[in-house]
Amino acid sequence: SFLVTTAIPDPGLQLLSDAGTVTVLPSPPDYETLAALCASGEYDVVLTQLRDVVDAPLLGSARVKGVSNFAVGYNNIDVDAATRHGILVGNTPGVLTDATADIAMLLILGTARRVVEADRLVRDGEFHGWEPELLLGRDVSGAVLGLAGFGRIARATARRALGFGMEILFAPRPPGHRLVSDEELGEFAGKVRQVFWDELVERSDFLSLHVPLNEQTRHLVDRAVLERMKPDAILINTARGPVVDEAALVEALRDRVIAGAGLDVFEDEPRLAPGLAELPNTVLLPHVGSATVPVRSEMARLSALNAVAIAEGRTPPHAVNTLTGT
Ligand code: 8YV
Repeated sequence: SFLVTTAIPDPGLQLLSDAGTVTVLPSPPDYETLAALCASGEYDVVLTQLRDVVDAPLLGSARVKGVSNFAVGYNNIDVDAATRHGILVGNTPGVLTDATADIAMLLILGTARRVVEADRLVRDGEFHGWEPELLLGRDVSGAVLGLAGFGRIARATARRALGFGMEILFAPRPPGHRLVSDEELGEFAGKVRQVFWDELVERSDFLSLHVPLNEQTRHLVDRAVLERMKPDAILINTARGPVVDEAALVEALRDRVIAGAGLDVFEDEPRLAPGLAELPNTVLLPHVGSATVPVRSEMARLSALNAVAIAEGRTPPHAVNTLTGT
């Protein structure tokens, strides 16, 4: 039987109900409610989303076989604790790569060409006719795009940015600096350049974050990093909010330490750091990287397939951990 914390689109619920009984909670549960439900012994698998905190104490008392996250990111789940307790974890990689890269590109273009300011000006009745210097932005072509991380979404963003004539640098998974071999670069060999994190920070006109959130990447972009960026640089975040020290970002934007930011994620969603919403040089989106109808359906399908496999004692198609030897 399956516990679904937040209703997922079809075909997810259908796949689950074909395989067992399904309980969909009417609203996202608070921590205590989720912990109690997981400990009740009534459910084989719990389907979670990024707002569900599945930490070590919850997993310690849980009597479930698995946690299937309706997301590619799984920073809301303590995977090591899950493994220790013999609980499988699944996620939904691949299906949201292009949609999220589209949002990264949208934020690059939107910040470069000041789309929010422009839209507001028109709606406010402030468009009084064409002017030679109205809302001048900057060119994306020829600009340096720095990618922090070089996984699926970073590569899909690189593919788009190459089409826009950008010069592309990347640093693999800072601050680990595991170098990517020419062979691993595949289609990007000769088209993108690998640099160390410091050079990425210092040379990027647009610095776009594509790293998972974990203890190594929390506040990866802090005040010191912001100060090393170019004064006309723009920060793009479609990954996870806490990768950026948001209070430091607000100060940096206010003091013109950097020129702008395009953010789809925030440090303490749905709250924004004080002052962020008032800054004109930002484009702010409500975590919609994967928000298209087909992508959310595919995410639902994958998370249901993971859940059903776990419930039936099979290996989930997209497992984050393995229990071999535990
Ligand atoms: C989800 C995401 O919408 O997949 C992820 O990691 O951030 C988004 O696609 C969100 O996490 C829902 O759980």
